[in-house]
Amino acid sequence: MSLPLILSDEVKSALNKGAPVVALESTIITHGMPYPQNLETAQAVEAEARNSGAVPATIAVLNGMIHVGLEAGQLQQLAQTPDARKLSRADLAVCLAQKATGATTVAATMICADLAGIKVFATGGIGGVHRGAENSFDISADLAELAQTPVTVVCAGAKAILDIAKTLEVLETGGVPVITFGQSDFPAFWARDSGLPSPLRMDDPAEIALAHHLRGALGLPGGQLVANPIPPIDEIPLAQIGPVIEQALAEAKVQNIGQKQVTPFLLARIFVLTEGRSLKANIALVLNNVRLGAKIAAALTHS
Ligand code: PSU
Ligand code: MN
Repeated sequence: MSLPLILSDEVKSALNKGAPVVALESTIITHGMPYPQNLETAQAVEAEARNSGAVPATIAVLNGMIHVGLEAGQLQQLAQTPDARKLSRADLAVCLAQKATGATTVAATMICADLAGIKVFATGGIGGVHRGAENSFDISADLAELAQTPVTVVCAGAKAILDIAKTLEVLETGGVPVITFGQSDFPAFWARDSGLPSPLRMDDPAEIALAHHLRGALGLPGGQLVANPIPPIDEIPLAQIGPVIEQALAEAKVQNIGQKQVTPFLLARIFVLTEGRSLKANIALVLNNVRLGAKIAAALTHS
């Protein structure tokens, strides 16, 4: 059976030449930011990848086909499809079978990037262990994906909407290297420090690329999680964002938000409660992650 997988011409030619390619997810577009900032951000992120010497490969499912690399019109259309499905490992094949349209989460983007032969993926935040998971059992499928699919994911750490300590524990159990870039504390998305030490630290993109290759050579399944702290000028310290997160979490509880809706609900509420400041920081950190992703992708093609 042939895979319903379409690589854009630009991505195909970059991969054939062995040129650096950075995968990008689409759930951040449909479920992570409001229109039109979602489209503007997606376009700016692609431009930043190119400026940094890598070909961007935004991944999404359009009418039952996995697209790796979207044309400008496809990106525009997806940004205005708020009812696109939110696809993780569990729903990818069903979406294809039903010829539906969906955005890929970190987990689904890793699966599709790996199918296309892309080794690096840059995004904002990953899913993780939600607070209260001891009762709700809400643990993102992103964590299990990192443990089994060989893609290096660059993020800005984990949001404090999650239980960051438990998220690090689950990653450790899954054998996922959690590497903070350039500092010893694990970052918390809007904030540079989560207050928790990072399990690993690396300061050189070439070494991160080498570690990616060595995991493969050792026969270890899974990828690497690279946590890249938000630039200092864009940071919202935990003391400021903390109370907003608490309020959003309390509202989610009262409204009985569950399953896939939890993360999008919290992101949307935090956006409103910070009057857009959270979004500005979010955009800055994604751009920062794409720059690092491009460096790792370039080093991967040499090492
Ligand atoms: N965290 C963010 N922004 C996001 C997401 C997470 O700060 O856009 C998205 C990513 O696509 C991630 C997904 O893979 O939410 C996780 O959803 P869940 O917690 O339902 O697994
Ligand atoms: Mn969940």
